[in-house]
Amino acid sequence: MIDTKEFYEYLLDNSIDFFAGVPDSLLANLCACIKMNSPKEKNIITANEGNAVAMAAGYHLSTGNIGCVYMQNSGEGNIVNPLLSLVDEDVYSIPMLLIIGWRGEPGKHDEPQHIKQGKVTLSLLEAMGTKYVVLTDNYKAELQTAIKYMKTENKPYAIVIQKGLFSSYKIEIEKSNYHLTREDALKEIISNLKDEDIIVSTTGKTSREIFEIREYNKQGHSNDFLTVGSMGHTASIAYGVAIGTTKNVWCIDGDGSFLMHMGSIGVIGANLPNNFKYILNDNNAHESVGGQPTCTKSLDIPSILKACGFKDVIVAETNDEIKNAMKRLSIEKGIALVLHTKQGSRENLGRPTTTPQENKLALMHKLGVR
Ligand SMILES: Cc1ncc(C[n+]2csc(CCOP(=O)(O)OP(=O)(O)O)c2C)c(N)n1
Repeated sequence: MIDTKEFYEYLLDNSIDFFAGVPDSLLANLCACIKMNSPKEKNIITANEGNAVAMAAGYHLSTGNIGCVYMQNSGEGNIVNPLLSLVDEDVYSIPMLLIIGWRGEPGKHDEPQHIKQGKVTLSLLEAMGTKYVVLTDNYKAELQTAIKYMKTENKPYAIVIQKGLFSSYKIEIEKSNYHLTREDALKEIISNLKDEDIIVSTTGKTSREIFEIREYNKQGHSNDFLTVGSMGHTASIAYGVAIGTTKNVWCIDGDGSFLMHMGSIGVIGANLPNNFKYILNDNNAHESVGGQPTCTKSLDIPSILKACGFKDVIVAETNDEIKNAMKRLSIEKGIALVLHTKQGSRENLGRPTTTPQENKLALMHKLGVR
């Protein structure tokens, strides 16, 4: 195991002092350490991983220094374009250190959405010509090799992180004034749905909690599409479902997911179907992966949604406010609901016990697809 603070300080000693990325549960301790010790402008939690690569590239342009990008391997897809068309030696040739959490590592148990990504994590790097090392306790020597390579070749270098490599490091989570947890809010939402209503829910604990609430209510899971991977695409999936059915489709998004591909909301807003019902749970955090903040505290989310085509946006913080808002959303077109919830989830929160394909088939059956 690597002492997280020592690792971070070793990066600083080697002039790697600008960090950007999207947090990852496997890198939660490292992300917490970077967050707690870096000046605000030197650690940017980006909307998606591609943005982080671009920021690290920009930082190199103005300082000559090597920037550091942290990310889960799920974000490899998001970095392909800037790595190949900006950073690559055939284009601008820009060095940067990529720290990649290896979910779904072959031979280790993980959730379905991580299996394929875990299998191809290293081969994707190879296909892009990105040199890498799977980091070990001998990290100082491994980092020296990486730094020498980045400096002499002007190319990126990835260090791939296996589960449990970093020692525990606690993040201080800013207390909010909100009372409902996400799970309480989801219970309220579900209790106000009609039997035929469909849910498309976002990546992380939202979908896990919905699964457990449905189990508890003995309602089955056939009305729900639980987006286990594919972060940031929930609203687009829900849009696709909504245009193929007359049932109300309730998209339950998270602020991190919303930000990741925010442009999609503008496109959806410009083409709003009557039955597309958008609920954004804004807890100002990537709660599912350790509580790292998102930037939504400094954004006016209702105004953004209005500018994207929603004619009204209701903000709810209590059970009654959710109930009243849902009454309006269910009958009126183009109203969005923004929830303010506090951070936190149950220690014993489970994971879906049905497979993604069982989930898909049950939903399609419900929607009348034979
Ligand atoms: C492309 C990609 N990057 C990172 C992750 C890791 N990840 C899973 S859930 C999550 C946080 C989601 O935050 P938000 O949408 O705000 O929901 P919350 O967890 O706060 O309920 C992250 C970063 C991922 N699954 N996919």
